Amino acid sequence: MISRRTLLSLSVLGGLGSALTGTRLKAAEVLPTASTAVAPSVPVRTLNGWTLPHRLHEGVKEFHLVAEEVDHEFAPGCRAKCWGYNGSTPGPTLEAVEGDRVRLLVTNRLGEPTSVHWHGILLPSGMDGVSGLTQAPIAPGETFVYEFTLRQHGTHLYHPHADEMVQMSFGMMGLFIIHPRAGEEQRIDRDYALVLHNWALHPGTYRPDPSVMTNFDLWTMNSKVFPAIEPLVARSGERVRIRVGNLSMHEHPIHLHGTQFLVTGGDGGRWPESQWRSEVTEVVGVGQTRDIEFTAVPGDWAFHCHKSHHTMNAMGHEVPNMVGVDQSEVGEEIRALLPGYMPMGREGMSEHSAHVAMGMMKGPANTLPMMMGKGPHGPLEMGGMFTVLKVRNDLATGDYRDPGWYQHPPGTTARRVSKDPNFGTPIRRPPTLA
Ligand SMILES: [Cu+2]
Repeated sequence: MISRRTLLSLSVLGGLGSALTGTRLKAAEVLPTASTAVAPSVPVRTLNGWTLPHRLHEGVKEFHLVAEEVDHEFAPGCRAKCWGYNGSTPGPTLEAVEGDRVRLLVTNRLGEPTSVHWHGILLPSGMDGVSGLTQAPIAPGETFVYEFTLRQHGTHLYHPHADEMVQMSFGMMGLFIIHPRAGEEQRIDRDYALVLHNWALHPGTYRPDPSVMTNFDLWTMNSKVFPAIEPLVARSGERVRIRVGNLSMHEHPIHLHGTQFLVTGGDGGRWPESQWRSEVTEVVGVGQTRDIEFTAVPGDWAFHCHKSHHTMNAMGHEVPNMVGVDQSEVGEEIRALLPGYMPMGREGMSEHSAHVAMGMMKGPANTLPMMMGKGPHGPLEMGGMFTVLKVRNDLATGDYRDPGWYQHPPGTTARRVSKDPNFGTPIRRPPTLA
């Protein structure tokens, strides 16, 4: 009796490839040589992305990447000419099993040379993809082939190592996931993967600016910003893994609400259980990957970078601080010069979100509001690296569809008890404290 899980594994870890080539594979050839006690890996779910099917040629798993310009949407209302692979940024996720022989064809359809570095993967030096150092650059129109045997497992990445600053700033990157040959002791029910990035897509423009070093406009998970990032979906009690890679210019403290997750691995593969750490925020450094795992508990739980500017969309960073400034008089004067000018920010920036919702804010073309997204209780006032983990009791195995908003059990939500600012008798800092 073949389970649905086994079928899913087969489809990504070999079956799909054999279907494409017409080569028939026995299950033993594509699945880890696992005892019944060891769970086979589930296919990885790349948020907003996809996994590149391979073709099997005499036991070698062949993947074909095409480096090219892509017309990419960060969220409805904001697109750009980006660079990626096979029509997307990030490029498709590559998935294979430890011990596999892989052949990676790379066709360059850009106007300049490129190469692909298999980030974190143990391989012969000449396959490492560093343009000029280990290989000639792949000129426009050319196709290069890389071939090696995977001798490890873990969450890895790929990206160019030629004009790297420009090519990565335009979105050329992807995930390379290698499953352990012997399966995993701890059964994983949902295996998510995403790569973090930053973009200098200045307001009103349509091409990322590669010269920017720190002051970015868009902070993305798999090249999407909230609210366009898909939710992470799970059934209560399922074991969930989220693999996070970072090819941006900043460190990102990735925070998950509602659970203490375990950090179980990363670039170095799955760590021994004695090294697992219980955390609620894990810093994913530049060029690093981290795997976090947890048992899903019901609810809608925020999952985001904890740098508050990284959960915003395009905004000026050198604007004067207007909090606490009464602009009512100066507003009139400015309106005479700039019709429609609206003084804002005296009480904070929350009203920006309300203005956006009311259609009062019209920013430059192709530019997302700084904060956006609407939940069942009002505006979320988020953007950038933010999405929601949605855990429900009644989901079918492998159902990744957005289940809508969480229906909280009666009596388990925060609620208003007063509208009087002088409500109650709060204990204040004693006046005797200097
Ligand atoms: Cu961040």
